[in-house]
Amino acid sequence: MRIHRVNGKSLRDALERARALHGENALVLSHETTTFGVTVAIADAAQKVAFPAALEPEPAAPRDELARQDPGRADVARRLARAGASEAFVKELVGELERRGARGIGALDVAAELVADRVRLAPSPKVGQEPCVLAFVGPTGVGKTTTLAKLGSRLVRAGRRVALVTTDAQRAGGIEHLGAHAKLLQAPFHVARAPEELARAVAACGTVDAVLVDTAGHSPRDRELVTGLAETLARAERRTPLVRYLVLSATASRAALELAAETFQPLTPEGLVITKLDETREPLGALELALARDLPLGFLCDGQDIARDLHRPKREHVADLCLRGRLA
Ligand SMILES: Nc1nc2c(ncn2[C@@H]2O[C@H](COP(=O)(O)OP(=O)(O)OP(=O)(O)O)[C@@H](O)[C@H]2O)c(=O)[nH]1
Ligand SMILES: [Mg+2]
Repeated sequence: MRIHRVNGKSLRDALERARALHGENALVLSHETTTFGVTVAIADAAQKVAFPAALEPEPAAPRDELARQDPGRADVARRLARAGASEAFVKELVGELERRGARGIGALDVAAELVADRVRLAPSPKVGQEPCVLAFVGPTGVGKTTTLAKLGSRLVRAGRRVALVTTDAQRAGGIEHLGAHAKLLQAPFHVARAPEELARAVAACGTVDAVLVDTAGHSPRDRELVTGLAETLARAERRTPLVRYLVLSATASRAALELAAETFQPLTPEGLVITKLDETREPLGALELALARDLPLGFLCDGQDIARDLHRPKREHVADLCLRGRLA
């Protein structure tokens, strides 16, 4: 009979290691606590490594199992979960890594490629090619006006002429909010107070490189208001094409994101804007929504700074959000 000594951080750890190293049939002779943990003495014999009842190990969690198979893939799974991925998303992506034989330190790079390949990126707005009219719609307080102001600021800094239009005329402060941004940008500003006025307000902007249209935020539970907004935009669209961006906050719950996407679907958004990425470490809820609904990403926003915190999404951004939980 050969005797082996196996160390562990705790008795459970030492027993698990003993079982892994010497099989189920090894015999535990003794254990002692040392300054480094616990040491068990094991003999090769036809007897199972006996766990005291209280220490009987729980079945290995899927991620522990994964770690045993390959630490690189386990690291990817951990990162995705930390960034708020659903179990199904983690499972699918890790399965794909396995199928491709990606392991060890290489698994992270392959995962970055895979997630970047999955999310569609919206084409750049055709600024300067008349008519370029971009409308921002979405739930209340998600950052529609701020995103529009950021885009306006970027275009003006690039030497483009922009005009701003708002349909947010009923709510106190709606007009003033966008009006203040128009003033800062020294851009023409028009208000559409009624559905039939939007086309006229856009036409009144004259020859500019882009007209940016702000809309009032609506509760995703108020389908009537959203239908009204859809009609307003459709009416204007009879005279001039509109590109619609659905703006959603990365801080919203999956249920809230899903409800908003569902309610705003009649507006047929061409792109998704994800805001407030700086306020969460779990952006995958919003990204998975983009995937599930095949909504291309239009813009990403990660802060309140008008001159800085707007990004045209790139593949690397998607990889960073999925595997680091933030834009780099
Ligand atoms: N941290 C952070 N705050 C943001 C971001 N985008 C917008 N905000 C803030 O969110 C708040 C609401 O922004 P608004 O632009 O007024 O949102 P809105 O969708 O136009 O709101 P309503 O018109 O009331 O529906 C403001 O305090 C913005 O500064 C972002 O990317 N990150
Ligand atoms: Mg607003």
